Amino acid sequence: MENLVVSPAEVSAKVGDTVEWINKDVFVHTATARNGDFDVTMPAKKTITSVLKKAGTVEYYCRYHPNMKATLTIAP
Ligand SMILES: [Cu+2]
Repeated sequence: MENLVVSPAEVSAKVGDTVEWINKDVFVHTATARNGDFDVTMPAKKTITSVLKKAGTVEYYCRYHPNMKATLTIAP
């Protein structure tokens, strides 16, 4: 996440993969799944990792900047 944009906007992964959420901005961002599968908070200028636990196509957004959105496709 940089300059209030999520990049890349579409990513494929699989269950068990570790995602590195990189926030290059000076604001806090979140990666909040619309279906509730995950909700990661990224402090400013920090990298957070999380492990994908569930398959599916998940749309997510930032709770603080709802225009920031992307899709993560998670294979079983
Ligand atoms: Cu944000």
